[in-house]
Amino acid sequence: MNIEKSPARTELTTGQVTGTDVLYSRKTLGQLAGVFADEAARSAMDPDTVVYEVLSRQTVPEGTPGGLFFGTSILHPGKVGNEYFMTKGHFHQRREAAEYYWGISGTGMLLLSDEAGRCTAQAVEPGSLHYIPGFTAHRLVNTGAEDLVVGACWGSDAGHDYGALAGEGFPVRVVERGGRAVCEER
Ligand code: PAN
Ligand code: ZN
Repeated sequence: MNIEKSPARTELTTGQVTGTDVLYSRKTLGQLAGVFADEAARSAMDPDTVVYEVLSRQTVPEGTPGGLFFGTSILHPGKVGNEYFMTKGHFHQRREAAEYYWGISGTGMLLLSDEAGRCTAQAVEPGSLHYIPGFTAHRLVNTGAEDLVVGACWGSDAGHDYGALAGEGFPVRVVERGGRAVCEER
């Protein structure tokens, strides 16, 4: 039997994903209206500023039961007002679907919020491993001066529900106060 070369790669130090079935997406400040607390500060910034990029390997169609997706999120450093750059954040559409995140490089926080709005924050750093249980919204925040690079693995039928957070959003925000990152509750 032939031993095949693996059809894709992930670089362990950079999180780069290459090979077959790799998708790329990005979010700019212009696409993140209503996500940051200081909307005036956001709209005064260049709307083309890239806040984060996601590389993912999706070998089965979205929605396929039982499959897995693999991805790397690259969250650039920056702030809107005093609030650090962060992902939109979401619940999974299939609420019970869990996910793994792990830190590759940079430093930041993973915010987790259950359906009752009870929130916890975990420090993200190279090698940190984060189990995101079902029924839990998740958001990454880059509190450092370099890119925050985070790996992820989630179910191909998990789906993303951004709408549930669109109103009040996460119950905590991560802001800079006196040169350090603090979590402030609403
Ligand atoms: C991640 C996220 C990624 C971007 O792959 O989708 O970090 O964040 P938003 O989706 O909140 O914009 C994941 O959690 N997938 O399920
Ligand atoms: Zn997710």
